[in-house]
Amino acid sequence: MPGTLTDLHCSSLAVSCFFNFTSPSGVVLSPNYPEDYGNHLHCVWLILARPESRIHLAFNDIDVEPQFDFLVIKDGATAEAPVLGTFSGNQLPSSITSSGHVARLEFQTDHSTGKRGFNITFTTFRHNECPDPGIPVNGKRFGDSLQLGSSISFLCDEGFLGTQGSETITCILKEGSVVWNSAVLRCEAPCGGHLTSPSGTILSPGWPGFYKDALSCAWVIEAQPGYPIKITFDRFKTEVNYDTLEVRDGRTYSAPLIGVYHGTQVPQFLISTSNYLYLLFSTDKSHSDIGFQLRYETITLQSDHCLDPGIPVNGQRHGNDFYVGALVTFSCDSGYTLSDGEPLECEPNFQWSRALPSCEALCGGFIQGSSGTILSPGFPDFYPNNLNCTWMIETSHGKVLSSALFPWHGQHFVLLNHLLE
Ligand SMILES: [Ca+2]
Ligand SMILES: [Ca+2]
Repeated sequence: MPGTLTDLHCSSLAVSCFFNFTSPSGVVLSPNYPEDYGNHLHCVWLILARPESRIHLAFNDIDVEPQFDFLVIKDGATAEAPVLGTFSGNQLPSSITSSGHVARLEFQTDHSTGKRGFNITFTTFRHNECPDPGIPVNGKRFGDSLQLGSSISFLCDEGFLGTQGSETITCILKEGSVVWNSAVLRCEAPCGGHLTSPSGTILSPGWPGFYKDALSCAWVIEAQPGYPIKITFDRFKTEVNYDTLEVRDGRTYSAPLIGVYHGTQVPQFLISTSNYLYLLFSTDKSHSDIGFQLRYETITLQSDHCLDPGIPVNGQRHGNDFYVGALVTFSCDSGYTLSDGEPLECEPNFQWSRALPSCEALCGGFIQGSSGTILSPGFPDFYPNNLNCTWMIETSHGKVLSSALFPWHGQHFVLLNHLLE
């Protein structure tokens, strides 16, 4: 890529920078991208395509201090050329196309606060063609011709929905210019939904990036009556205690709770007893993570026994007989508490009477016995900030009240023991 940034650090005030691009495609990056671009910048990039060509600019990333730093894209070589767009903030704009063979990018920053900047891919194309629309992130593309009159189709990958743009775009002549008749499909993992296909994928919104704060996303998976649903956790990582996925054995929030999952502690799979599963993903106002990728499928019951009910993470199952009337029970590793102590019974319809319970490291509790283990909440994940947990421990010698304060995310904690009378 032409241009260097060697002059940037030596000037005290208004830093000028000027770059020319003459290649048919390339990437325009803000100074130091993705590091802080700095203050007092006035940068100009000129993209000079062949005279019979036009220029297409696609934003890969933008993070510019809102209201104070600006990127302006102009439809020509000079500062007086018509403005195609002015950009500030971090909302990814749709792509931009020049009407002629020169585009001008101007980037101006004020005296304080730098951000990551921008990353823009440009391509050039002939006048009787539409610009290359690319391949949507999290999607596929069908068709290669960019000629006037041709169409290109898009399809989102499994688990993603088209939220903007069209599934098919056609290269048309509109008001004298050759343009796509619609925007390229944007594929995003939706926040909730009603899923009725026999199998599919559920992704946390923002996947494969981090999920957002303050989410409340509900999914209902519906199978044919009489068919239970199995969900398999392929990936799962959320902020311990604060960003939770609740799974309920039914179609609404009032259905029986199967488990509340957070951190990384999820079972390999879960099976509903009804033909519905209700999932609720809630996040608080800070700290996010990668989220989850779940697969769901309608399962066919066996005609002589129940299906393997699974094993809770950090726990064990007692009983390997899955025939009608069989009971299986569960226990947890030391320090974990079982969410539901009732046994599962294989019923005459070859379904278990209840869903698989979970084993959780709770914030506080009542423990009996001469020895035992106390785990910090969410163990083995980092525990969250500002917890104050109290465990009552009863031994044959008396009671001990044990309080643990967790002052720092994932760091040491304080155990305070008080011998009670
Ligand atoms: Ca600034
Ligand atoms: Ca959070």
